[in-house]
Amino acid sequence: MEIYADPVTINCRKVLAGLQLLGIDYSLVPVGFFAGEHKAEAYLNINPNGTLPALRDGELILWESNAILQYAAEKHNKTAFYPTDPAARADINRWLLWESSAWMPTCYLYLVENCGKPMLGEETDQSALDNEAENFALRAGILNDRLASTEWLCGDSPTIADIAVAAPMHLHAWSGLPLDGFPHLVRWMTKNVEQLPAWKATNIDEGFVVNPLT
Ligand SMILES: N[C@@H](CCC(=O)N[C@@H](CS)C(=O)NCC(=O)O)C(=O)O
Repeated sequence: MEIYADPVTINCRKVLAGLQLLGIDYSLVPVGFFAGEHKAEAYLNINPNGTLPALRDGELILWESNAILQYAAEKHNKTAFYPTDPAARADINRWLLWESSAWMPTCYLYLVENCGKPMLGEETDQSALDNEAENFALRAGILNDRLASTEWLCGDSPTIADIAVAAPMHLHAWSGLPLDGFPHLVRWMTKNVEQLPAWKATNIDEGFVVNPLT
């Protein structure tokens, strides 16, 4: 299994941490995000979207980070992390879809404004952050409510949903995610997800250099 990725990005870290949680071996094919290698023809032949990550497994080429985690877990029968019971699986699938459509976009705005722009010497747009605050609070509140009654997002042990939903928060201190008032979400992120060996092994530190792969 080959993973085309730059570990600094949210969705790449998601897949690398997820595969480590699942205990599945992979080889990393580095594609430099800040060097723009994901827009070069060689990579566009793998993923015409020009986004990271992508997987190659024999004849199969697959993009969409959550689809990669679902495929890997299913192929290797990792039912502890992606149960086959229809209701349990539907619950996980729901969080994967929600992450991609609702959670990632709101977290991403903070990453761009508070990390990406300063790194590139651009000014943070405070009005963009102010305008997003209500939407972020709505989504964070949904997670906080859920995590008030469960240890992990989908029960008593981690699943691929935890990794997927944590990924957009991976640099939460640096990106300044406004997490005050969401104690269950903070507890889950700092005491659960961030303590997983798979998460620690894929850690990206604050202030990484702009072009880490070259
Ligand atoms: N829904 C896709 C999103 C992929 C995505 O947007 N990846 C980012 C890195 S986290 C990227 O490559 N962005 C480059 C671009 O949008 O041009 C997934 O989950 O794989």
